[in-house]
Amino acid sequence: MIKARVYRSSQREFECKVIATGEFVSATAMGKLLKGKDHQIVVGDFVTLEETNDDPKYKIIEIDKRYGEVFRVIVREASKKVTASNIDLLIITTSVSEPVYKRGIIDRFLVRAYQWNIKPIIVFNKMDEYDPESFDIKFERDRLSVLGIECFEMSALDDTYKKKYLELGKDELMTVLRGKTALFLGQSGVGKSQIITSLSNKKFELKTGGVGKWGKGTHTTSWSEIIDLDNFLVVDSPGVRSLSLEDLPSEDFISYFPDLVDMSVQCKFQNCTHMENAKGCAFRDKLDPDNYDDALVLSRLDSFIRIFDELSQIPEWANRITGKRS
Ligand SMILES: Nc1nc2c(ncn2[C@@H]2O[C@H](COP(=O)(O)OP(=O)(O)OP(=O)(O)O)[C@@H](O)[C@H]2O)c(=O)[nH]1
Ligand SMILES: [Mg+2]
Ligand SMILES: [Zn+2]
Repeated sequence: MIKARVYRSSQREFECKVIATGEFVSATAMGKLLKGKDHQIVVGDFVTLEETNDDPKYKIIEIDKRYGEVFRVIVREASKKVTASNIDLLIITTSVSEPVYKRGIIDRFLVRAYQWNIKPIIVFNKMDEYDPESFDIKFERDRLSVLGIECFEMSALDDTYKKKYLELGKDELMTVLRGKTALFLGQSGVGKSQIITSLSNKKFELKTGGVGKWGKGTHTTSWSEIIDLDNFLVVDSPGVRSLSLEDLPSEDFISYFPDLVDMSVQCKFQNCTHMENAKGCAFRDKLDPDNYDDALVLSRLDSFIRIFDELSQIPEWANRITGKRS
């Protein structure tokens, strides 16, 4: 029995690292392991290989039980599409210049982190281009520290850049990553591949792309792969093409905002919208937008309302007919 981990995958061939020797080998898979709805082999999987007389020489015969799965639910088929597995940490990456920083996008990725049950951290990248006039990075950090989420600031292009605004920088990020498998998430163009190059001290020069004239990235990374940095593994993944959370149920959606749950049960009406004019709303009655700490909570509530509103507008039947949710 040869134990290995899948580092890269194409349609039917998988590049695996043999645990015992560290050697990279190509492997195929057959039948259910390849086509099965719930069993497709993904990057990050721990697998068992068997030697064959064919080329490639190895065959994947079993996938180990997974933890830390990254997936979307395919409502239509009542199944989930897994894209990476055995992930310890999600590195939600944002740029502070171009593409412009958007708080709502972080909150959307955080919903996924809670859905997948994988610990998130936030990296503010392109700090060499940060303009304190554009937004208050301390406020952004503070609103996440309520959730116990750590925020790091760095510049992937300028290796001499030292943290200036937050308590944690690139050195601390390296420490947090030690021994872990981390997946980078973030819009195209925020610098995920560039950060990996920087964390590897330029040992790996990943292909990076520009930021187009609309301030959007150009989708340079086109597949997911594990990269073995000295003390940790990172998964580079294509920037999201769709930020939609349509595959999540709108019932009990607030549980994906764990910081808001306690107060939400104090609202007078069970179906409270928590909107500004909602009668008996605990958030509106108890929190003062001019108070710093209250404003942190209200900024999270604002994201919740927006996303919830979007989810509530999609009638279930429409998705089933058009298959839009997949
Ligand atoms: N000024 C500055 N530019 C950066 C920094 N990090 C990345 N960039 C630039 O931003 C552009 C996009 O970087 P990528 O690493 O390709 O972005 P990505 O997130 O991997 O994008 P996709 O692969 O498309 O998802 C490149 O031109 C990088 O050189 C940084 O810290 N500062
Ligand atoms: Mg990339
Ligand atoms: Zn309310």
